[in-house]
Amino acid sequence: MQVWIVFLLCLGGKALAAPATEDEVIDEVLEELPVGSNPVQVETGEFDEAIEVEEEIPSENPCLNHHCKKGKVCEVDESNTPMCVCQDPSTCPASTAEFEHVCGTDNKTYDSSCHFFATKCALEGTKKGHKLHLDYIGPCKFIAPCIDNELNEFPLRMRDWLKNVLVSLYERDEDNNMLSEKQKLRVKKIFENQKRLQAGEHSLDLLAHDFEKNYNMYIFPVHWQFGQLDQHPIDGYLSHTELAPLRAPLIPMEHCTTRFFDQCDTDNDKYIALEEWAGCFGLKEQDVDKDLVI
Ligand SMILES: *[C@@H]1O[C@H](CO)[C@@H](O)[C@H](O)[C@H]1NC(C)=O
Ligand SMILES: [Ca+2]
Ligand SMILES: [Ca+2]
Repeated sequence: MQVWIVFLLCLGGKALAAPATEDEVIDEVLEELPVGSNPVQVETGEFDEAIEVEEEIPSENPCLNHHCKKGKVCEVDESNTPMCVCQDPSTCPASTAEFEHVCGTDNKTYDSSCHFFATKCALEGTKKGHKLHLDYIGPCKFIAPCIDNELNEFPLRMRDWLKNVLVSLYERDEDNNMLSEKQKLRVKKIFENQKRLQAGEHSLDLLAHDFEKNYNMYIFPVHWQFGQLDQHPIDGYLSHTELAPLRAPLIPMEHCTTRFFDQCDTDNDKYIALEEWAGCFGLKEQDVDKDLVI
């Protein structure tokens, strides 16, 4: 039941602007992110755990098998029934390194994601709590506005990066089956084509040229990434929450991240549909193919 998403973030260092967010479950995803290194490996798993799950295994402590979402802890009431209550932020382990800090959409730095979610939980039901989301990994910082020119460069690098992520997955994927056989076949082609453009720093001109020349090579990686993110639920749309595993570690490094994903949502319904996603990455409409996502 585990879906592992491994992102290798190899984008050049730049950062970004402040967004407005919505969903709730972002939390679970972000908690799973080991951060602070570049390349960053992001593992997202067990979204099922976002929901409070009660298992029917009898045990002394009813809380043992009672899972609470981030920001909550299990307590038993008078009748020994487990329930989830907001965690007191002061019970969160103190962070030991700066990269454990997170920045909220209130532009406040929280000591750790535990502190963030505990704080958010305490605000549950209030307007402030509804608006508060984890924005990005690391302490809040000044994020330069993304200017039009830079925004245009962003998909060039992002596309190249997606392709490289897939190729490195393919190279490592001997027995852990992160890619299906069908996917492997597709990536194999890209892999063999890699000789044309090795992973690494490339000038934007080169990336633009390669996209034109080897356009077909980019179709699958763009679809694949969409499928990795579109999991909760799998419906052909990315919510803010679903986008979080990609977005949150990226924002401090790429200051056009927020603007890029905002403008992807061309119909402004707060969801990025596959067509919108593909369009953002420069794929032609006729190349959008739902079957490539699965
Ligand atoms: C957010 O906080 C950082 C660090 O305190 C500050 O440099 C930055 O200007 C703030 N950003 C906004 C949008 O207020
Ligand atoms: Ca979805
Ligand atoms: Ca949309």
